[in-house]
Amino acid sequence: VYEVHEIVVQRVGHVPVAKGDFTHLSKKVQRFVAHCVQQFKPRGIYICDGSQEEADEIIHKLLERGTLTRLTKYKNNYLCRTDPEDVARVESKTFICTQNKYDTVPHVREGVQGTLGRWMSPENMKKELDARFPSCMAGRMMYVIPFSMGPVGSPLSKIGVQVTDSNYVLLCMRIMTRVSPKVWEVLGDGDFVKCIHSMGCPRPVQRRVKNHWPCNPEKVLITHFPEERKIKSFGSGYGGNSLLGKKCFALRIASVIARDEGWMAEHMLIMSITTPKKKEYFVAAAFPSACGKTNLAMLNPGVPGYKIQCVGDDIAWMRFDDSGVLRGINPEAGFFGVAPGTNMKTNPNAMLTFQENSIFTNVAETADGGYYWEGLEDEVPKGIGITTWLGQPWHIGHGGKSAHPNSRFTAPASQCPIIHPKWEDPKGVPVCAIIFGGRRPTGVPLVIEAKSWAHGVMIGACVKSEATAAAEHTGKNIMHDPMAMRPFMGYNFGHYLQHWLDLEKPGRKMPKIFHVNWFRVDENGKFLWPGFGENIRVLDWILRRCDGDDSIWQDSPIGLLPKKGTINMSGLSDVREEDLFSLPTHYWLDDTRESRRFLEDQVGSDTPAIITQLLDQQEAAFQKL
Ligand code: GTP
Ligand code: SPV
Ligand code: MN
Repeated sequence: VYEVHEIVVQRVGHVPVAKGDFTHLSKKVQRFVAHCVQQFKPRGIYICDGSQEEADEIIHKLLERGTLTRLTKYKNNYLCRTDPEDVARVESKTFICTQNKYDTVPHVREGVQGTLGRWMSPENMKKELDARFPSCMAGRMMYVIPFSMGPVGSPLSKIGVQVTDSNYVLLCMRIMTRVSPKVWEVLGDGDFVKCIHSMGCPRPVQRRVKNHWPCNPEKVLITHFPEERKIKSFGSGYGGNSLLGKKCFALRIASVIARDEGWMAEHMLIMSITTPKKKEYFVAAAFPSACGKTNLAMLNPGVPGYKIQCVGDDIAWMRFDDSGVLRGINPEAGFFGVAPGTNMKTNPNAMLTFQENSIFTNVAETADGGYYWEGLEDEVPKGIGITTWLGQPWHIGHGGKSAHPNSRFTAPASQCPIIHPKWEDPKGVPVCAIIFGGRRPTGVPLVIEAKSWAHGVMIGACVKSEATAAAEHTGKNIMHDPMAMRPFMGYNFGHYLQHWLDLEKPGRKMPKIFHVNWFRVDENGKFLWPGFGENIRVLDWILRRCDGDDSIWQDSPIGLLPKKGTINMSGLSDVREEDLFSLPTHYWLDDTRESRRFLEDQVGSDTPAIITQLLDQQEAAFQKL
């Protein structure tokens, strides 16, 4: 006797639901998914639940296909080598679309190419999208990922739903955001940020697929519709282009929401420092990509007696509470960190975070199944065979680089040995200082304190840094990266500066603002400051200033500088304090004029008047010297 079990298959249109229950989704989500199915023509729909079984199933598939390699030296760690053309954010293909151009970009000087955001009209963008998205998922599974930025259910959190045809993206989203069926409950019938991602490589494939990483570098497009709270990303699987909860949502879309609702979405780490006197402080710091946020957030103090705990390493959402205190949360759930340079000396806490359940993208591999990159020379067995990120045999001492300079680890924040017990506190943590910084090889001292909130905003507006591998820029040129937000601004940068200025209100305890530079070099190009764990010495000075210690600063045209001898240098050999703090007049006259010129060119009439006035005052002060 044969029993026939009837298998009920849900369908959306004629496309089967491979996992999950479509009827349990809210009407708004159903409409969104149905629209995506109709347009992208996937072979199936997979509604994700964030469970371990789901991860196991996806990892199994990716191992079979060869997209992932198991790093056998650890538990549940994997290596992914992408198509070598898909290794970084693509700023030139990243757009924001609003009805009014000047909601997105400032009034730049005539004839000048704007660098603070790229705008396209929704009508023109529609043409671009229509040339890409129809049937873009043919022959592929469409994953539907419910995720929360911030703890699920917290009043400060926001919900997104991402569809993607990449299971690598699904795996990373599960680490970087909170993916769970609880998100559907919290969402109810509410609105969510619509996140659409496709590798842009439907079957049958048109282009030779490299490394089992189907993508479409010629047609990459990452586009945002802040008015509709929608993101569409095509052609790339690389972090900032494809993990849409991260830069696209938590910075570009969220900065627009924050402007409207009176809060801040910033490219900042949040960390806690407990001093030898057992007093705890929280600070936030904004450095451009690949300029040291992850390292500072997990700092291993070079001076005994301090305890550091990490709240977040890349993005901060902050708002003033009813008692006027600025409180911040980390909207992410994981770290997507730069691998090269990370080792047990520079960042042991990151190393300990990614010993399991992590994904390594475009790093090299040792013959004993471990990860490898520049900086691990002393931490692998001598003479061990290495395979580069491009799959070539290699050994230490061989020319060239083993790992891509923008290779990254993706690891759960909960595994960080110094994650702060309050890192998921829905109320957030109280922030007493905001620190800007960048890679400045010449002229810029180790630390500067702003003279006022507005002066701090001016300092933030003038942040510059040497280009890094985080995006497509090449060479060592110094680029403006105001507020470390240039690639991530969701709206007109002049309006953004005004929003910052407007945050200062009676009754609010405004954080003090600082600027740091770990990257000043001597005449031989050698760093003047040891950096990493020794940065605690600078933090200590900053915290004494937050406590109002008036005996440790001296005035200068660019802000308050430490009085000689007030930064603890004990135990450091050959730190040339004079060189670390010198303010070459010619350098600063040029720099001040160049910054003003940048704002005139790039922000034009949208520049708040106070910012230009403060720059004029700075120039006048140097002229008097
Ligand atoms: P994104 O993830 O791109 O936003 O980068 P990030 O700001 O988190 O930068 P990260 O901490 O990953 O550091 C990037 C690179 O700078 C790494 O190669 C580090 O080794 C190096 N670095 C970080 N801190 C210091 C420092 O204090 N001194 C020096 N010399 N290098 C540093
Ligand atoms: C950055 O570039 O600032 C990053 C990596 O944190 S990405 O997610 O690619 O933006
Ligand atoms: Mn970043």
